[in-house]
Amino acid sequence: MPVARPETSDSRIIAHVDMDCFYVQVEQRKQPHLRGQPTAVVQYNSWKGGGLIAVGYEARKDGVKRSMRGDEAKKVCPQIQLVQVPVARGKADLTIYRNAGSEVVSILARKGRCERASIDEVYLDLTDAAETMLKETPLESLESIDEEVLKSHVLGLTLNENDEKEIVRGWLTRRDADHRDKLLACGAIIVAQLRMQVLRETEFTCSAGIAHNKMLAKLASGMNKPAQQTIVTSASVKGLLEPLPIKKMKQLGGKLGSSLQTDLGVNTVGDLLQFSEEKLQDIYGSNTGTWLWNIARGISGDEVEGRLLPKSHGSGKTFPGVQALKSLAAVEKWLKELCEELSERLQIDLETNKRVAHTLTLHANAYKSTDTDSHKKFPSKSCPLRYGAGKILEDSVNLFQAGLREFLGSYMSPVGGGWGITGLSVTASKIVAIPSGTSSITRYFHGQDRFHTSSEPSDEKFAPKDDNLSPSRTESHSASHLTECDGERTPMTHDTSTFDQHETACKDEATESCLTSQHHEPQPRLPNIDDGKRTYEQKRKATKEKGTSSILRFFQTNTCSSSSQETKCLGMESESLTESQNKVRTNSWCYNVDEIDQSVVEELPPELQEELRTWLRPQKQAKPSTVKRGSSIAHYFSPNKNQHTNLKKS
Ligand code: TTP
Repeated sequence: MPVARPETSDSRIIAHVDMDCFYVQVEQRKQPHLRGQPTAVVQYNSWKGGGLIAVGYEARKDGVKRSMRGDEAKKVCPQIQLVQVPVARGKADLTIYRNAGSEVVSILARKGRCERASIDEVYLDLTDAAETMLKETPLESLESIDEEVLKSHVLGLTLNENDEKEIVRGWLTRRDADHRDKLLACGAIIVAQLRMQVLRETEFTCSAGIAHNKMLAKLASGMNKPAQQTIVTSASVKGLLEPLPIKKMKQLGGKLGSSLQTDLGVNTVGDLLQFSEEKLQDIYGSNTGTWLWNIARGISGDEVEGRLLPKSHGSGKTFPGVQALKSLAAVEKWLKELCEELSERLQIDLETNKRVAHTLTLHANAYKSTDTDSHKKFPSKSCPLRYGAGKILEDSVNLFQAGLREFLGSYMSPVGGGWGITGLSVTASKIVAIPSGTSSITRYFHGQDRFHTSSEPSDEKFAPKDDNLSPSRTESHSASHLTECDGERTPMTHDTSTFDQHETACKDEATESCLTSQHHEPQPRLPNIDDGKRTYEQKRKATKEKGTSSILRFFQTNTCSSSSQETKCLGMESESLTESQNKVRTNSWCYNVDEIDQSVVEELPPELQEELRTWLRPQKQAKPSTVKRGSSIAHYFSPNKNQHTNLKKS
C-alpha cells in the first residue's frame, strides 16, 4: 500500500546511485581479461546456455539482451564471454556481488545519509552536504569544474551538440538560479566526486539521478547509462513524468496500476493529472488517492532511511518445467539447502553487524496437475524465526506443509502427487540491531543452535503432518498483500514473476518487507525472541528506563543452553497464550552465568544492576537457582507484568 507522505522540504537533495551492469563489472574485476570484451553473466541452470542475468554494455551494443539465453546471445554476438554465476549448494551464490555492493555503499555513505536499496542501488540524502557547499563556495565563483560534473545531463536544458559541457557549466554557475537549482548543482558536484571515488577504490562505474526526492532521483538514474548522471530540475518534472507509462512507476506495476488503466483509462502519468485528489480518494481511499495525486506531480516525501545493511535475507530457487518438485522429500531436500544458506547469512549478519532477524517466511510457487482453480496461489507463511539451520529447516518444512495443505484443499493428499513446486524461498525479515553491549549474544546463539554450522548434517525427521502447525499457527500471506511489492527488488515473493528464470536475481538487499499478514497472531509454540521482545517493549514503555534493552534481549529467549556451564533459570509464568485457549504456561528463562556480559549489566537501571549482581554472586552453585517471584528482576522481566509501571514499586 503506497503511503502518501508530504514533502518535508522542497529543497532536499536526493541522489539515487545505480551500478552499471553490476554482476558483469564484478566478474570483470575478478577476471581483468574480460574488460572491454562483450560479457554477460549467466545463471546456474545451463539449459540453452543459461539465462542471462547481467549484460555488459559492449554486448548490449551487439544486441544482446537480458531476456536471452546464452545460446541465443552467442548467435547475435559470437564473441560474447559468458560467465556463470558462482554456485554453492546447487544454486547461485551471490556473496561476491553482495560484498562488492557493500564496498560501494561504504564509499557513498561518506557524504550523507545512505540507504542501501538493493544489491547495487543506493539512495543518498545530500541536503546537508549541498547546503554546506553552497555556503562555502558560491557557485558563480567556481573556477574549475570537473569534467565528470560537466558531463551531467540536466533535464530540460536545451543542449547544443558542439557545446554541451559549456551549457552545463553555464547552468551550474548561473547567478540568477533559484536556491533549489543551486542546491541541485551542488548535489551534482558531490555525486560526481563520489562516483569518481567509487571508481578509484572499487574499479566500478555507476550512474546516478539527482533530484529533490527519491522518486525523481530513481527515475533519472537509469536515463543515461553507463557512468553518467542526470539532474532533475523542478522545471523539468512535468515533462519527465507526463509521458511515462503508468505501470513503470514504482508501486504501480501491479494491481493498482492495472486498475488505473482499466478502470480510469490512465496509461501515462500525465493521464492521471486530469483527476482531482478528491476523485482519486473516492476511488482508492484517502491515502492512496492522495499518493496518486502527489506522484503525478512529482511530489514524494519518502525519506532516505539511514540503512547500510539489507532489510531482509532471502534464499530461493526456481524449478521450472520438468524440474518441478513433486514430493515432500524433494521439497525438504531443497529447503535444507536454502535454510543452510539463510542460516549462514543470518549468522554472518549477527556476528558482523550484531543484528537479529525475527520473522521467517516461506514462499512457494505451485501448481496442481488437475487444476480447476488455476488462480489459487500457494499462500506464503510466516512464523517467528529461530536461529540455527536445523531449526529454520524444521520451521520451514512446517510452514511449507501448512501452505501446501491450504493450497491443495482438503480433498488432496499433500503426500501423494498431483502437485508440483516451481519455486521455493525462505526469507528472514524484521531484522533489528542488538543494542550495543551484547557481545555475548553470539555465544548465546551458538549455545541455542544444535545445527549451528552448515557443515553439520541435519538428520532430523520431519513428520509429514504437524498438528502444531495449522495455518492459524503461522502468519499467512495472500497474493494481494504482496503485489504492492512488485516495484521493489524483492527476493522471492510468491509472486510468480519473481520465480522466473532469473533464480539468481535475488536483488535481495534491503527488500521492503512484504510480510503484511492476515494477522493471525503467531502463537508462541516456538521459543523465539519475538515473544521476549513484545514483553520487553511493554516493559520499556512502562518503565521509561533507558538502556535496558540489551539485557532483556539476553534473557528473553526461552531456551536453556545445553553446555556444561552453570545455568540459572528464572521460573516465571508466561502471559496467556490466546484468549480462546486461555491457558497459562510456565516458562523457564535460562542462561549461562558465564555468558553474562558485564557491559550488558551496566545498561540496566542502577537498582536492577545491584540486584542482579547480588543474585549472580554465588556463581559456584552447582544447581540452577530459581529467583523468588516478586524479586524485582524476575518481576521486571515477567511477561505477566505488563502493567508494571514503576520499577521502584516492585
Ligand atoms: P540491474 O541494476 O537491474 O541491472 P544491471 O546493473 O545489470 O545493469 P544496468 O546498468 O542496466 O543497471 O541489476 C543489478 C544486478 O542484479 C545485475 O547485474 C544482475 C542482477 N539481476 C539479476 O540477477 N536478475 C534480474 O532479473 C535483474 C533485473 C538483475
